[in-house]
Amino acid sequence: MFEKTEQLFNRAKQFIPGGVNSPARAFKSVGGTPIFFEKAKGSWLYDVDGNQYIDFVSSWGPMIMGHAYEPVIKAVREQAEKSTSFGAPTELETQMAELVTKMVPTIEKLRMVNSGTEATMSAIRVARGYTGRDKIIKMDGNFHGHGDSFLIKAGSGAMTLGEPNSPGVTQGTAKDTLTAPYNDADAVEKLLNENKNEIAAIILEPVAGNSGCIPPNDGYLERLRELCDEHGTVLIFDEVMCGFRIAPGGAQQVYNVVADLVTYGKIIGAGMPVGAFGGKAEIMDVVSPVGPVYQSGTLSGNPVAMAAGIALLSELYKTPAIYEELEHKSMQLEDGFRNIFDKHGITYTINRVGSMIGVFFCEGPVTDAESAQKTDVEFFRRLFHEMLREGVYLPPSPFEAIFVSNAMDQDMIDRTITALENSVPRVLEATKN
Ligand code: KE4
Repeated sequence: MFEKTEQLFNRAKQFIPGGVNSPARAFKSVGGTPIFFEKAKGSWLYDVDGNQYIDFVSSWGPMIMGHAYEPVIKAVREQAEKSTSFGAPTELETQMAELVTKMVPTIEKLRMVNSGTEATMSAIRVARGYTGRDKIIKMDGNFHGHGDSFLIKAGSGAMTLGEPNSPGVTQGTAKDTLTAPYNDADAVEKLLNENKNEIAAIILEPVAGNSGCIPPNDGYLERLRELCDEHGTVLIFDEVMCGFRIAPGGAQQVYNVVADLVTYGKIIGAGMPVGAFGGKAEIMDVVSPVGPVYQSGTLSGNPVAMAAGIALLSELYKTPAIYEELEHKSMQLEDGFRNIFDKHGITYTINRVGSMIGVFFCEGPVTDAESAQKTDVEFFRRLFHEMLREGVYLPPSPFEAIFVSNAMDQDMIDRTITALENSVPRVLEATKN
């Protein structure tokens, strides 16, 4: 079933740490060999051994319209013919910026970078440059990429691997990152009062997707907005994952709270390496070459990546019904999961925001990293592999969000629910022995 994957993994490990270019792919928390894929179309994945899966990872978010989405492929092909990079301005970058400001009206100016990590790293540097302050507040279990300032109580792979505080991050850096539990505005207020006029920014995932999926409690985002206004602190929404996924305008649109800066990744590049940060012109104009805060990138605004991102965002912008379709499909899956877990007496909690789903095998509510970590990781591990056997590819960690793509059709939804119905009894049987 996985002969070629095993061979490729053994070969990869000779040259690449752990055989992977990102730990989230390593299958560390579920065990076994990370699957090597050959191709994908829509929501179908095909591995190097010819096995076929329904994809609920979506490349960790970008593939909201499925893999090899025709408008994206066409745009990439046409642009690549004209060269893959100039290191000079192109109209495409302006088209991307104009499109994002139409989809997210609170964005007055933005800068393209090459990853979500670059976007968040740049955003806090801008906030520090704008305020003249050094400290930031992040939330436990939120993941903002691998920038030094964020590898403090980080989620995603860092949580999965049980290394939320990474070696290599100096004390000098770590001291300027304060943390609070997600959904706890009182804890944030306490930090702001204890560090008066020292906090440059609060950065958070407005919908947390790196401790599983955890929505903001009612009033939480509003309270952070008020606290930032009160303390002259920059509010940064890290929408690398939820941006363009839960609505065209992302979390700002869904929760009607305006951030000062927003970071993007994943969907904005349609699977090509793209990140972006943007927001109020008054803040963004501290960025070089207008202002003194330096930020740069050889491939930032890369024309092929811009063509891909513009093609995808344009489809999302001109067809808002896509989000209704995604909501319907995601609700069907959630209901199907609930029916099966209830039928088998499983203890579980499901959080869902649009097409981002978090499944936890523990009592709810799951509102922060601490409650998320109560999930039965062993049950998840077994279920992951049983679902794989059934041809369903879930995120290989209990601390990642499940993503539904709009390429998913009724047959795939039905197959997924049947796969779960087949898998749960086998997991229960195995855990009994
Ligand atoms: P990248 O540098 O991986 O493009 O983006 C970092 C990042 C920033 N902010 C949020 C909210 C994110 O979710 C991410 C990256 N997400 C993980 C998946 N949970 C990427 C997968 C990986 O690390 O391989």
